Amino acid sequence: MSRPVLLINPRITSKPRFPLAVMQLATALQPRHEVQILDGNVHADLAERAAALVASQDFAAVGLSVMGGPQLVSALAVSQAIRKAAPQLPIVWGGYFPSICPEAALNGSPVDCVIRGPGEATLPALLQALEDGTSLEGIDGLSWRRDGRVVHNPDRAFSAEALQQPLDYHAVDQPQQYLSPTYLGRRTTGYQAALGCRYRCSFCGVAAMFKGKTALPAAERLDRDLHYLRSEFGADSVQFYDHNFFDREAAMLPLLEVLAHHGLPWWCYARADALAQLSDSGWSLVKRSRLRMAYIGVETPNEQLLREMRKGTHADQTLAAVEQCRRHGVTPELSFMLAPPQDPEGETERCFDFIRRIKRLHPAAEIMLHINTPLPPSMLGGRKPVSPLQLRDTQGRAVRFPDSAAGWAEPAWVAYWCHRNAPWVSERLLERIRGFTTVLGCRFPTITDIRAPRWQRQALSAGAAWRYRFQHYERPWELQMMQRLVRLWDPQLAGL
Ligand code: B12
Ligand code: SF4
Repeated sequence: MSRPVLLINPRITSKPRFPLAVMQLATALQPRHEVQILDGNVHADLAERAAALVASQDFAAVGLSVMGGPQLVSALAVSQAIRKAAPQLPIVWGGYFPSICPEAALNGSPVDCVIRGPGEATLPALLQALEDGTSLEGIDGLSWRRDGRVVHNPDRAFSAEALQQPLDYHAVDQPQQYLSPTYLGRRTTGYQAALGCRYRCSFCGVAAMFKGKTALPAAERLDRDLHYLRSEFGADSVQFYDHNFFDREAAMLPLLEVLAHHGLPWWCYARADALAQLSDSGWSLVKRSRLRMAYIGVETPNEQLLREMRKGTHADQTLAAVEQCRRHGVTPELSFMLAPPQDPEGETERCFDFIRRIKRLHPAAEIMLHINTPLPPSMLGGRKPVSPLQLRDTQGRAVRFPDSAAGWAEPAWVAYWCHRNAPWVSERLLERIRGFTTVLGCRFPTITDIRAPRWQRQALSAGAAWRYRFQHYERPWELQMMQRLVRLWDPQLAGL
């Protein structure tokens, strides 16, 4: 057995769910290394805990999982505390932020190496090289510093190996704490069935992580895992973390049969084209399986923009999917990207009109509003920038993305990563979007909030009715006051 490894999921939310990234890595490491996991969503004093742990034990390395946004801020603070407590201990980052911005992740930060893409094969290879004292050059998927300069090794080829390993749910402390009440059930679990996504939408971090590759699990694996989650932890509902649950219909049918057999209410990410094209027998299976909600990236009704993003879906498919969902008792959760740099004001209004059209078709459809924030051009040598646009701010100046992790942890760039603001969005437009969000959210309160009593939702909805009807979104101060009393859960920030 080699020295132990510490894996950390930095804080992102106060509602913990299974930190699958570090759990999956623990499974990959466990034959050789004992693994300890620290979860910042459970421990508010993560930096102090991590520092105390690394000062008292001899770890081979510490690995942190880092999404852009609030988790990056937390990851930086923890990494700094670890570096101070154990200056020689190698610090490794993996996850979406370092995969998309490897150069920035290493620039001026206390991070020694970053692993791009899935880490199940790269992390053990790195630990082996560190233990043997051999060169890091041959390790695909690794970015590191040689003589102070950042070196990016070639990408690692996609592998479906992770689907062969059963996940060790007891790698985390008190696994029961990760199942919580949601509107799906009393003990909802997070679960990922398939790996990757076969599409390459140009704005999407998933495309940067998997580069258009996907692998579906065997139906037996899904069946075995659902049995286990039910019997071991009392799971009564599932939130599927799959990037895109509905792949090709023929491949999906055995998985849907398994879900229909278990009959647990479930939630997933899906695409409008897949749902619109699903056969009648497919839909009746979906209904039997108790799919409750499907998160669909609509992005925009503008066909030209959809083409530019390589989305591969069309506005009429969105409408068809919404209609199918309505007929089969599924709530579509539709995500829009407002204010694209091409025409922030005009495109935002076009999205508002389309949303009103959808609400007429299926009033219970949930709407998620994001600002369109293209991925930063990849800083890897030789790769084409993800966005061909020359982005400009409201003053016409060229937008410069941060070149360090500390820069990306600035509030304005955290907001950018979370799709809450962008340099080309004027204060006036942001106000209009906030106004629309408030009026829409009050007129149609989210069904994912399980705490607010029905009368409170009805009061909100009645209060917003005239504004919604007359499209009067400006300064909805009376609704904002009501919202202070009725604080609805925000699935956009905190998940279900
Ligand atoms: C659950 C979840 C959350 C949870 C928190 C999860 C947690 N860590 O505690 C919540 C709901 C809080 C959340 C929030 C956000 N999320 Co989120 N989330 C997910 C979700 C659905 C599942 C994550 C997961 O468990 N995946 C399964 C594991 C096994 O995969 P993985 O995390 O990618 O890990 C692998 C690799 O990345 C790598 N790796 C990861 N960590 C490490 C660490 C080391 C050391 C190494 C070597 C490798 C490594 O190896 C792992 C194994 O292969 C994903 C979608 C998805 N399927 O991944 C989105 C996703 C990660 N989220 C995303 C985003 C953008 C966010 C937000 C920042 C913004 C938003 N509006 O959604 C917010 C932040 C909101 C806020 N608080 O302000 C994006 C990331 C893409 C991007 N451009 O960055 C995703 C991909 C969704 C999407 N399709 O857009 N999220
Ligand atoms: S289909 Fe969804 S997950 Fe896949 S690349 Fe496009 S936006 Fe990303």
